[in-house]
Amino acid sequence: MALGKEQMALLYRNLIRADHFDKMMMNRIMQGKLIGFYHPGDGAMAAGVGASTFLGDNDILNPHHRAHGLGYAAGRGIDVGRYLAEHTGKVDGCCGGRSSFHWSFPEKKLYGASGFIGWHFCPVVGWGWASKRKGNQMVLMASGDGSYGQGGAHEAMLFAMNWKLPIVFFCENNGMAIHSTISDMHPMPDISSLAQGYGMPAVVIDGQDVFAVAETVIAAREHALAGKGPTFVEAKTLRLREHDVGTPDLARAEPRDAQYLEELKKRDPVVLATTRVLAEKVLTQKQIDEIYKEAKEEVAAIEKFADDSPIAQPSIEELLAGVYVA
Ligand SMILES: Cc1ncc(C[n+]2csc(CCOP(=O)(O)OP(=O)(O)O)c2C)c(N)n1
Ligand SMILES: [Mg+2]
Repeated sequence: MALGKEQMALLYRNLIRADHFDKMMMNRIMQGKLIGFYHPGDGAMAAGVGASTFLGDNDILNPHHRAHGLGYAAGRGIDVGRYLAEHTGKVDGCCGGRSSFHWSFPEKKLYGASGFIGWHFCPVVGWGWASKRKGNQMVLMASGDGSYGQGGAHEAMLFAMNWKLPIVFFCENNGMAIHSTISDMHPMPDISSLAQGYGMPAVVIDGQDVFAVAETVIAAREHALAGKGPTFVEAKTLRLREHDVGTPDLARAEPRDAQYLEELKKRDPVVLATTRVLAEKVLTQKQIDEIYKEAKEEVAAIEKFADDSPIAQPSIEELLAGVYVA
């Protein structure tokens, strides 16, 4: 299904916002104004924006950790002021300032990262089962190529397919997991080939093209809501910088090739989307300038909100209330 101009304009706006949010986080970690890590999303924000902008309010969203889910936050309409307050240990953080990049935003059914890559595969089957029983909702689970070596990935795909669960397995394949390259980790370049082994519909798309990602996820969502089961969407993307700020940018034990990284920059999703919205007269240059101005203003308001919020000092009782013991 081709996107309408309004949908394209919304995707473009969310992409520019997400890109500004990522740059805000980079600035802040360089200034020592973030708690914990930052895993830069530079040049790779289109996948999350495209995957999340047209989800339904009831849908469960599990974002990828790259850029700490900011592309998904932009698409989902998350209050990024509360997201930044979370990353700065403030009272108004979306998890009370206690989680840093393992944030969640339950009010919007966004359940976030954990320290364990691939932790989500089994819960996703449960969310998928609950969604099937309730109807009119599905699950979008995003993760990277690096998580598909986990045994849980295979259990989840098997159950999802057997029970026709309304799940989109959305893989951001940037060909890297810290210092390992995709060829170190997988015998085949397409992660989606694993899903085909379970008979699951699987597509490979350009994750740098925010419009292509959205079209694909809309179709996969309709497939899921029609009771036809899961789809595997593999968005080919890239990693322009180091895995996380402060870690050397290596492939195996060697610095990544500078010329290769320059080549990757030509696939910047903002450049690609801008060319297209202008060529197809979705937006004028004046409207684009306005979107940039609003994104800058939004970032300023987000930073002020987080900076003004008091430091979280939870009592022992409050801390224990957040601990689950099985
Ligand atoms: C179970 C487990 N193993 C290893 C790690 C260390 N680790 C953190 S991020 C990461 C790479 C993830 O790669 P990918 O899923 O492709 O996402 P990307 O960072 O490339 O976007 C690894 C191995 C971890 N957090 N959890
Ligand atoms: Mg990866």
